[in-house]
Amino acid sequence: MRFDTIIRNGTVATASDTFVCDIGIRDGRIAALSTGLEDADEVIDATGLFVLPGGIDSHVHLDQPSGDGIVMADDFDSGTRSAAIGGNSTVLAFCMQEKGQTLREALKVYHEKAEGKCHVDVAFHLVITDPTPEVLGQELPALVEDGYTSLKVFMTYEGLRLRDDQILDTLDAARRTGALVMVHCENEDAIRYLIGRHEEEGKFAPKYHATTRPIPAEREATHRALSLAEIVDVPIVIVHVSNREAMEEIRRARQRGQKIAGETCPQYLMLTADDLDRDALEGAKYVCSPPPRDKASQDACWEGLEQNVFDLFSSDHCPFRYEDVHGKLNEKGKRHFRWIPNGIPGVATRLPILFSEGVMKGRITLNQFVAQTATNHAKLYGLYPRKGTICVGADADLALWDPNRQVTITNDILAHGSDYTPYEGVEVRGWPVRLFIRGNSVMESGAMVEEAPSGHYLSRQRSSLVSKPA
Ligand code: DUC
Ligand code: ZN
Ligand code: ZN
Repeated sequence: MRFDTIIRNGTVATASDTFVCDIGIRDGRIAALSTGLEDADEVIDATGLFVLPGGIDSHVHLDQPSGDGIVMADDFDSGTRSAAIGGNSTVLAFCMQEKGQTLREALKVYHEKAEGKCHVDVAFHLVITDPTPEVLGQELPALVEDGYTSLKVFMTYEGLRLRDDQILDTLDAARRTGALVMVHCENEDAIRYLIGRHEEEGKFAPKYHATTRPIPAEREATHRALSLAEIVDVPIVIVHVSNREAMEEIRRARQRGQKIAGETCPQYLMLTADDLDRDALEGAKYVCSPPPRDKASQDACWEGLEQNVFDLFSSDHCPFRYEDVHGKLNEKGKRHFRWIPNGIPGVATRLPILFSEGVMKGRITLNQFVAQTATNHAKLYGLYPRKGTICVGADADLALWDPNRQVTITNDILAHGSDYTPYEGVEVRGWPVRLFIRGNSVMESGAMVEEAPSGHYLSRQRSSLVSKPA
């Protein structure tokens, strides 16, 4: 067979195996895995490199409205470019329903935002903020059939949060339709109470973002979300887990027999609440929710990855500029932590951080890395086996990694719209040096090489966690 491209002699890793072989690519798909492949338009020597499935980042915020004068630092152009620079071939972004808006209207807005701008393949999770009987009973079933098979609900943030009865209704709709529900677990009432107390005491600095969103607020909401899912008998994903207590809730629910998934993120391995207490207002750069905790929590999150309590390692990329009146240092945010927009950039740094700190330091295996950064995302969000693995017939989404490339992370190499990275100066070993998406070379040595943005929208199957409704 003649191939378009052969990637020769790389060390190929999947979620289960590691082996040296050639990969033959034809018409955007993997057509052969073998040794001694010949006959191609282009042959790439990958000797000494790892050939991994392109990263799938299933938790990315792009071009979302973020309240009064606040502007997210990445649209679909810059955000997906940054994703590619960091070795990702697919991102799952959020489509946020405004109150009173139908889900179809929201999707139209986000498809327009993304159209023609994406440098990697993209799919959407729905965010349900207004779970009316029409939304849950009529729109959602049709949208799940149309390939929008996951949704997120919030237990915090005024304007976004759902009450328990609304969460139950949403979970029940998910059970009936076969959608997978992601839950942001923090107790809004407890946070409001603590913000009130902080205000009485004149505590307004960025570091108080962390003390008003303490571990019990996350633990309680995690327990409640899991209990509600148990009552409804539906799988859920607990996203962005920051600490041991929330993680142990996941472990216990699994032991009870619940079908659930857990996610953690780089910020919970690399940052602590002390970062929010940096000089002057610099702490604003690290404000995200749930907030980073302490060293023991970092260790717990590592344990959760090592022991596969967490299925997913995602960025929760939610970027704002720092020195910008439309970003972290907006007028109100400078005076009170509660107006600092929540979120940090991280779509480009997710994979190098886990590769370096996890694989190279022996905390997780290369196969776990592939599972937690690509394969499990594809399975849980209905893209497998087209995405997330290396097998004949799959899309040729391949990242070539140089395990010996040492890089000092600096903001200028990440190609995102934010004016900072929380990981400035962090040294990593291992870097994605080339990326193919559907067989096209899109990134080489840290630069985009595609002629034009060529990312596709991906319609999805139901999650591997969900049993198909009757
Ligand atoms: N939740 C997220 O999932 N991302 C950023 C901010 C937030 O609160
Ligand atoms: Zn969230
Ligand atoms: Zn998020």
